[in-house]
Amino acid sequence: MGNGLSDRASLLPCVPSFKALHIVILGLDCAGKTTVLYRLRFNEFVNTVPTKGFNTERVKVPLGDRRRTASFHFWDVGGQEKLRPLWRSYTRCADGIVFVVDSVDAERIEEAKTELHKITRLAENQGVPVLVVANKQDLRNSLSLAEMSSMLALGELGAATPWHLQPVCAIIGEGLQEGLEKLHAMITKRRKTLRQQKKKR
Ligand SMILES: Nc1nc2c(ncn2[C@@H]2O[C@H](COP(=O)(O)OP(=O)(O)OP(=O)(O)O)[C@@H](O)[C@H]2O)c(=O)[nH]1
Ligand SMILES: [Mg+2]
Repeated sequence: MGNGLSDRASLLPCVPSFKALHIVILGLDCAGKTTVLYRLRFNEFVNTVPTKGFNTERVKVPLGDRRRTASFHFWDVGGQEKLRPLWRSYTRCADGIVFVVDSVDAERIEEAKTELHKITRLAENQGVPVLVVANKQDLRNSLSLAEMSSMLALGELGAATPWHLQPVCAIIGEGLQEGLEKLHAMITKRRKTLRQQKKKR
C-alpha cells in the first residue's frame, strides 16, 4: 500500500504495466475509492484515510467461470477538489475508468456528474470504458440505480463512451466482481473494434 506524493503523479501512471490493464479509480472525496481498491487487493475491509496523492495496486481478478483471470493495475487517485486537476495525468493511458459515487450523498451528486462528464469528455479519453460504481448501497437511504443513472445523466455520456452502472457495497465487496467483469468485457470489445478499424485502413 503506498500513498504517493502528488508531484510524482505525472511521471508514474505511464510506467509500462506489462499485460495488466491500466485502470484509474476516480470520484469525489469520501466516495469509497480506496475502500474499493483495498477490498479488491486484500479481500477484506481496510480502514482508510483521505488520499493525498494516489494508491496503486495490481490485482488478478477471476473472470466468468473463474478459470480465467485478468490482471488489473489500479490507480486510486485522491478525490479532494485540489487534487482533481491531477486526474487527467492518470487517465492519459488508461484502458478503463472506475468512477465511484457515494449513493447517499445526494447533495454532491451534481458535482460528481460534472466531474464524470468532464473527465470522459477529454479528447484522450474518448471511447475509454467507464464502470460507474454506485457505492454504499448497504446504507438505508441510498439512491436507487434509476435515480443515480438519471442524476448522473449517464445517457448523455455520448455514444463513444461505453459505461455500466454497478450497485456496490465496498465494505463487504458486494458487486465489485460483477462490475469488473463488465468493465473487462467493455475493454475487450473496444480493443477488438479498434483492431478491426486499423485493419480497414
Ligand atoms: N457504509 C459504507 N461505507 C463505505 C463504503 N465504502 C466506503 N465507505 C466509507 O466511506 C469513507 C470514505 O472511504 P474512502 O475509501 O477513504 O474514500 P475515498 O473515495 O478514497 O476518499 P478520498 O481518498 O478522500 O478521495 C470511509 O469511512 C469508508 O469506510 C460502503 O460501501 N458502505
Ligand atoms: Mg482515497
